[in-house]
Amino acid sequence: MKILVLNGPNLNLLGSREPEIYGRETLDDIEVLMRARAEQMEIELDFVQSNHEGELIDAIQERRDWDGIIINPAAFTHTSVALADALRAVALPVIEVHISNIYARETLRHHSYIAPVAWGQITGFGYRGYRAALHLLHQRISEAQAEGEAESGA
Ligand code: CA2
Repeated sequence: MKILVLNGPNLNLLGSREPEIYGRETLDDIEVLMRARAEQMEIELDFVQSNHEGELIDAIQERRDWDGIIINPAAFTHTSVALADALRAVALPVIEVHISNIYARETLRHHSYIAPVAWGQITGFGYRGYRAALHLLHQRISEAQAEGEAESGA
């Protein structure tokens, strides 16, 4: 099982500023945590951060034959039709993660272009949201694989 974890602009600054909003964990801390869990669950994980919309879109397209995507699109959540189109095009199960509770913040953060193409959204649980997303996606992909095997009689 292969899962892409994608992080949008400025998330490389996590842990350095605004800890009251984003916590004290760095993106490296989150990657270490995710890799440890992924290893236990026999998941192959790519963990990518970019400040550039096109690079995020390329990362999605390059893994169109993978099993699922966890994405914190950061500010692109609220602006990017292109990112939403890329996710729709690859048609993989997607979980949208936000560290802060976007609905408890400014109104401009209440709208997500990504939410309609996502299986679901996890928002406001800090770094824990990434871990929860990994477990949920693993469960969904495993269930789909088991159903496929049952149908094919394998
Ligand atoms: O809560 C989240 O995870 C967000 O996706 C974070 C984005 C924000 O634009 C979204 O509305 C919600 C911002 C990421 C910037 O991260 C920083 C971390 C530390 C210092 C400055 C920015």
